[in-house]
Amino acid sequence: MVTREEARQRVKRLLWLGLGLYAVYWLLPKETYPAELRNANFVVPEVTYSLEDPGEGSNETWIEVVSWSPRAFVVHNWITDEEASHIVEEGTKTLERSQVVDRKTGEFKDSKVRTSSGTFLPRYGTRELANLQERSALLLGYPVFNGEPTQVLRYSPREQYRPHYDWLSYLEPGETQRAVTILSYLSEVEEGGETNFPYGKLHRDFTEAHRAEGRATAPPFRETKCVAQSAPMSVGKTMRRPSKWNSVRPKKNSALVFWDLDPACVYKEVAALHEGCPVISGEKWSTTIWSRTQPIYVTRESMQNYQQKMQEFLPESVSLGDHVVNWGFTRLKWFQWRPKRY
Ligand SMILES: O=C(O)CCC(=O)C(=O)O
Repeated sequence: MVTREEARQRVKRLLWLGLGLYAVYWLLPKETYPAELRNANFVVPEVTYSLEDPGEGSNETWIEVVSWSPRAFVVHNWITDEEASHIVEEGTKTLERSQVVDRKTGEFKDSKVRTSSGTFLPRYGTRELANLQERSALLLGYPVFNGEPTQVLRYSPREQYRPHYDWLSYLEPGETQRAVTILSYLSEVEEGGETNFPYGKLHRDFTEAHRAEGRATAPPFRETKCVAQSAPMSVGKTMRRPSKWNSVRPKKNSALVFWDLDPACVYKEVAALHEGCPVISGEKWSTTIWSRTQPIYVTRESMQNYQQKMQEFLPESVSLGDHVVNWGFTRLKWFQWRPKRY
């Protein structure tokens, strides 16, 4: 027979135990990346890129600042001719009319805003695609699993993508936001097809360096109602007038990298509004990898697929070890990100 006093003691002990367990739970890190995800870039060795133009004819990879608002850079000689041809060839197999995401439902739909053709290729579908994902992750310092499947786009004359943001208005519960866009140009475009940041503020060095290209800073808007007709917008503390002069001219094998969110990945970067200007003549091919703020599509199957592909693509001298194999799935439980506001 338990006395009243004993029962009180038991309840008290239970309460303390509960409090202790909660304190331990509270102390556990909940939002950090498991180290295995952060370090899971295997295929390409880490590289440093020059910030100096190595000069005409060089195929050295180097980075040029386009603007600090939005944060945008051109990575010159980012991909090779072979990679560009491979991606175009793979993309051509499943190309269809591009669509946009419905803000309310998250469903894809046709729209006049976007008239190109496009497709998505699996992240680690081929050696070249996997390599591009790995390189992109290394460039950004993000885990490779943050990268979305690779998008391929083709613009024929008069086709365009009107001003838009890349961050997603509709997020599934638990889904994380796009942080960075890596847009690689796969072809030279005879005329038109610039990527324009209507509310951007291009770095003077960039505009000076590209003045000679003429249209690099002044795209022809002959065939479009351009955003220059819209209202001024406040960016930070200043009001900016939309401009069609903030353009980057597509250059084959280079990538335009820009941030869709602020440095802390909390706020949307309003100056990241951008448009693919209409192609006037020729054809424009591009490929895009969006990197999210957290890994996406991480399931047991996708991890196994990644591991299999990496083993297939890795040179024999490099050992994958059990880096990914032993990655306890239980860790994923601690990897439940809280929904965030963007
Ligand atoms: O093609 C371009 O220059 C822009 C493409 C783009 O904005 C996108 O794919 O989100």
